[in-house]
Amino acid sequence: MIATPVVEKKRTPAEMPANSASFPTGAEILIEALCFEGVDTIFGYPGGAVLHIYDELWRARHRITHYLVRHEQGAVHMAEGYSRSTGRVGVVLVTSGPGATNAVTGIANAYMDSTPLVVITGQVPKHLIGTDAFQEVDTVGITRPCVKHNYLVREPQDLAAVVREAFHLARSGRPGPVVIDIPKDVTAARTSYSRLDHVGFPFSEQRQKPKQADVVRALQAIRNSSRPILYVGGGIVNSGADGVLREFAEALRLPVTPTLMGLGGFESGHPQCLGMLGMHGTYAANMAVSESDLLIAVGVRFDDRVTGKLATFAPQAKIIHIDIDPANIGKNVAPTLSIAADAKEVLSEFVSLAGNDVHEDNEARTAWWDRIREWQRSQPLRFTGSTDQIKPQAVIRELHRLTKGEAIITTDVGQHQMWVAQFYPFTKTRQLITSGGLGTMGFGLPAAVGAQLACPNAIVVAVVGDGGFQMTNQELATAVQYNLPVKILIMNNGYLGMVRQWQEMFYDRTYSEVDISVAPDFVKLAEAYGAAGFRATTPDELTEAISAALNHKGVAVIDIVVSKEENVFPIVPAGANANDMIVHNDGA
Ligand SMILES: Cc1ncc(C[n+]2csc(CCOP(=O)(O)OP(=O)(O)O)c2C)c(N)n1
Repeated sequence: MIATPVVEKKRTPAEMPANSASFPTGAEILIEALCFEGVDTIFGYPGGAVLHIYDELWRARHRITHYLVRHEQGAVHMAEGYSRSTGRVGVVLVTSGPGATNAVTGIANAYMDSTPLVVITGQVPKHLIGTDAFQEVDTVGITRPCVKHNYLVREPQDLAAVVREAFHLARSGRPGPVVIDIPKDVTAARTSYSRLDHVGFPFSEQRQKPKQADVVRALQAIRNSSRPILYVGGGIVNSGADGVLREFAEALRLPVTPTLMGLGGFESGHPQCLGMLGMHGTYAANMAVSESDLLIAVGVRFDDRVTGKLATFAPQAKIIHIDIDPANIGKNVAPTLSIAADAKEVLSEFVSLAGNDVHEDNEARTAWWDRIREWQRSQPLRFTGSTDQIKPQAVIRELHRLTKGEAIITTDVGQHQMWVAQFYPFTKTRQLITSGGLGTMGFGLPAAVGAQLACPNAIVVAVVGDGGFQMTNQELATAVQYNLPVKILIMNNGYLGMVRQWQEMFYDRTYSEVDISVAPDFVKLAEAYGAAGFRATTPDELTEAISAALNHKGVAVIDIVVSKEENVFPIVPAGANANDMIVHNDGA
């Protein structure tokens, strides 16, 4: 339940505190309110409706750095990269009309991937709202289904409270984006204004504690199960539960399978990690879920790319679902037992209740691990190598080797994204920043820019498709302008690869509108933006091209011409289940 913002009581000049300088404008209040929240970074793009705010932002430039992007979608993805690499709230400022609509893809992306953002949009002056005024859109209406909350601020004296509430909502519970739409006249109007820390705040932290009885029952079910598996997602990352997840999994010797959003939440090289599950998950992970008698789902939402056909998903399993968002529980799969609470708190309770005496070495568990090891042995992730063509999987392995497994990797959406998930073993949370829920091509480059800004000492590599790169490549200019030395690795197969794969496998190889071989020369494009460009077209050029880019001090693009018709395996066809998994195109 979202409370209405608390509106400051209007004061007459006589009531103003003696040291109050004057009557500030809405724009001034907004900037003060952002500073009060600790904001020092904004990604944005100006326009008529936000001119007063930009004017004020200029005066505040020593407190808040504004990063001028080249497209509003880029601003939101940058804020997402900034937020997901740190856990902080990302902030965006765009103008009304097309500024707001260009931002919608990013807002929806952040909503699906539970990323905390505050997006400030300009609006036409109040008296023009509803008149089809120049650059008017109903931003609140358009964004309603893809935000945690949104506001149309009608009075400048509401701004301080709205900003406080927006930041609270963005980061609390299941995080997500909040939009604040501000008419131009509200940013210009003056009002009485008290200090921000006097702003009333209606929230007490209403974190729901896990019920002890539920925790005990869940633990009992885990102890009694013969074939348990932990299925963990982005909730582990958001709640910072990776440490306690490891303790818990090790104490009870549970196999663990992360979702795409959960990669890094449980170390990939850990002997209990089975790798990702779902459509392009490992054979062992999908078989283990399919044969399990208890699925312990933590911080996940039973996405269709994970479950396939719901009716046959984990058919023998009881399900324990732990999620901070009660709306996620029972949405797709009815659990046997659910706990609507923070993943870290629940797992901590498990660990403290489990004590030290629960190494589950009984016969059934040993047999379960034996089966899992057999699945892993018989069907590992693999690909057929080549001496004359660069294999995309080999590119990711080489990138992993050359970055010592320590890079922050962002991706677009498509085949390259799945190969990153399969062949770059992530060991830390916040190391993979990808568009999981919305599946937004063009996410990788701007997300990398935001992550590089937040983590200046990290190696940040955007692994992108030649299709996705062409959706947001103008943000190379932003990276160059602010000297953010991101590396962009283009997996260039001349196709909209993932769509081509589906057409090959499920539409009798009818390649309908997927050939994008007419493309710019990506090396020249990089150079035109003031970045460096490198290329590899044969396997013997691969190492040199990636190393040269990694060693380059500034922004660098690596155009890697890969085998054109490589497919991602395993694949569980849409709407099927683990038993229908196609493991490899060698027929195995
Ligand atoms: C904005 C957007 N439009 C369309 C799609 C549908 N789609 C999913 S993957 C894909 C192909 C991506 O091609 P490319 O970027 O070259 O990456 P590849 O699959 O070849 O690695 C498309 C068109 C999408 N995910 N996002």
